Amino acid sequence: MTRTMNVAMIGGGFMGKAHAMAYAAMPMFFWPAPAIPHRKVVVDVTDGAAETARDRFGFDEASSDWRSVVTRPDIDVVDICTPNNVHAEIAIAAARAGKHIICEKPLARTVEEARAMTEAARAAGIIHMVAFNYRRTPAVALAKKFIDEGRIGRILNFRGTYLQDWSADENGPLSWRFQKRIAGSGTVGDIGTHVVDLAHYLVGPIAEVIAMTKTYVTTRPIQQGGVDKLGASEKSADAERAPVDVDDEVVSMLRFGNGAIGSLEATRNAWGRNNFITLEIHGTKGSIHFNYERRDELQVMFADDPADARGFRTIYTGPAHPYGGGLWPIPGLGIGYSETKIVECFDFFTAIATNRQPSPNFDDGLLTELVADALIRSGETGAWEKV
Ligand code: SOE
Repeated sequence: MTRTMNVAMIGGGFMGKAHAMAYAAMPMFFWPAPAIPHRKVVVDVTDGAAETARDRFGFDEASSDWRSVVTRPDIDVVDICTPNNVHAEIAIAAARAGKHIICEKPLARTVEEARAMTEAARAAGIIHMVAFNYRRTPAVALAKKFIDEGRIGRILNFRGTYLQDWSADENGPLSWRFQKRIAGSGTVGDIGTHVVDLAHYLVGPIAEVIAMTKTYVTTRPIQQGGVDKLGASEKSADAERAPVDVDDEVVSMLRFGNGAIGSLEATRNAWGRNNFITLEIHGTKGSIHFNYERRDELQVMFADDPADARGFRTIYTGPAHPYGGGLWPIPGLGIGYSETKIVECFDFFTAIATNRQPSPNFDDGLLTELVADALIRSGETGAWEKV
């Protein structure tokens, strides 16, 4: 019989919704499932918020005290879906209690926090994962397969972007994402790290960066209430304003350890770009292009195609591709954000069931944090910074 594992999810906001949905749906897609995640307890900042999350997301219990929950003997997995400022404290406590951990990205606010989390996880011998979900898009996993098979040869360069506009309006509220004390950094940590994770996954470790960082929107209306609405509502030109002390834009050149070069751009100011994650990778034998806004598709060009047929071709991911056996039976039915989270959940519970660390785990999250730190340092010094 498939083993059931009790999950304590800390944080019942946007990410809590995504994770709770994945717990419910994962065994429906991937069967036999590596384990059945049981939504045991959800924790939020107040009893009321936790009870709402319990009822909405299908948990048995609600609590506003994560400390007592993460040490409970009946909890197998701790899932951290909170703002960044409490990732380290919760993860370290959960690791010491011997719980497997999945933590939302970025792993932490700083390298020091990420290192402490990684050391605690290693010492405890638990399974750990960072929720960089975009590498779980089947088209991205297919790109990885082509690269690993040598289909585009040796990688020469990587271009990665993550462009958004949910906060391009300067009258969008000052949520925690604009406060260094809570978020650690702005665009660099929130979305730039997704690109770093994809670059590490597809190309290899980044060794050195030179970056420009900017904060165009320097103040925002003080937000009423703590809920993160991602700027979508409560815009107000009249409200009292407070400073934004994190970046909202980063542009960087990259040097990879294996000799490849590349670029990374991430911005919160790109009107018209919603979740515009693009990757273009050129190798000695071909190229790969991906755009998350068309996430069913991978564009590939193989230089050894006959000269009269050379060009980018579009592959619609489906059953023949990574994770295809579990997802939908016909290409083009539609891969979404939910599917990336369902696949992430499948990989995490597979790692637990097989007692093998998944990727990205906390070690990978720490590496990404080191790159984020180098990007921020370089934004200040204007010099190449080693990772
Ligand atoms: C906001 O920029 C955000 O919610 C990120 O925090 C997520 O990681 C990204 O997937 C969607 O946008």
